[in-house]
Amino acid sequence: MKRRELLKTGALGATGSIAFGVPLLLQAATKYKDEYRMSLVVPPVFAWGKGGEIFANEVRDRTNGRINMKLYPGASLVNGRQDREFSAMRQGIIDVLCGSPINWSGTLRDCGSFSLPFLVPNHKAWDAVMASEAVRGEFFGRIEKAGAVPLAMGEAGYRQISNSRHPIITPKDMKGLKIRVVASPMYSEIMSGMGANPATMSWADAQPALSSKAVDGQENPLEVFLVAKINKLGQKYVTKWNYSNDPLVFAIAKPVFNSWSPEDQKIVREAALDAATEQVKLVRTLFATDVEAAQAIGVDVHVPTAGEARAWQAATIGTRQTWKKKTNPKLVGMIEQVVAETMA
Ligand code: X2X
Repeated sequence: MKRRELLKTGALGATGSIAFGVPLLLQAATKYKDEYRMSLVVPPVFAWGKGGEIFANEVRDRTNGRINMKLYPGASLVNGRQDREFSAMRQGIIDVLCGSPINWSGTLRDCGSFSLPFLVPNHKAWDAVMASEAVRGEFFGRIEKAGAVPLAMGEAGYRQISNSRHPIITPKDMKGLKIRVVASPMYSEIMSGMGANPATMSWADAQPALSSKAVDGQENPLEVFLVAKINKLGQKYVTKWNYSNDPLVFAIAKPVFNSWSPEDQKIVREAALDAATEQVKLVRTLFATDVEAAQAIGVDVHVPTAGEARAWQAATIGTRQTWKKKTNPKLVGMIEQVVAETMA
């Protein structure tokens, strides 16, 4: 009989815990649920969902099934409203988060900090930001205060723009394009600041909107574009401008985390770190080959020159300053400092 079953059936009794060398207090903390609900926006065919799947599998194995996380892709626990994930977690509807904080930024503004336009220019800088104790401490502190225990950060991936009309080379090419973005006022302002016409909607609604040409374009990691076959929805032009990235945050609702034994908390922490490492590897492998993969299926991919990249930065600097203030200026300042040190 497994330990959990022993506890459930009461086979351990009041003295059983002593025989096992486990203090009584701990015993009280081991009332586990049969299933812990993990919300995912995208399923495991995407690197992001895969990260969640790896996490759940590792946790199940390492706890001998004591902690069983079930995946709910398509943000189905919140009827597809991915921007509601964080508040649903606070309400007890979601136990485990494995998501892109940009989706949580309406609930917790600090969550928008990493995704400011052209904030972290490349993976070398991104890795330095992720490794910064100061950044992690400030960000995790905010999440913890808001009701979740953050465990690890993977990578959602650099977001690239696509559209059905024409190549996007300079900011003036954005003029008048109707671009789907997630329900984040910051992303809307980035788009409108460049003269485009943003439309906020969930990922579930984005695909029909692209297909019916209700919108001209969207922005997502190229890996997501490829796996979701967005090219088949008439999206012919991609610009790999790396304008925004996001960590993939693994976190547990605080009451849930606190209901686990210290041993299991440790196991879950380690599993999250390992899953995040694997997930980042996956994202990077795909990132390294995404231009060729998109070109091979007939997509017109433009990679900006250094001069063009400067023009994009100039076109978005105002929005970046505004949203530095509106998210978490201290955290953004820390990120900017790490980036500056890396680029020096
Ligand atoms: O909806 C999107 O664009 C997605 C899947 O990238 C996010 O959840 C941010």
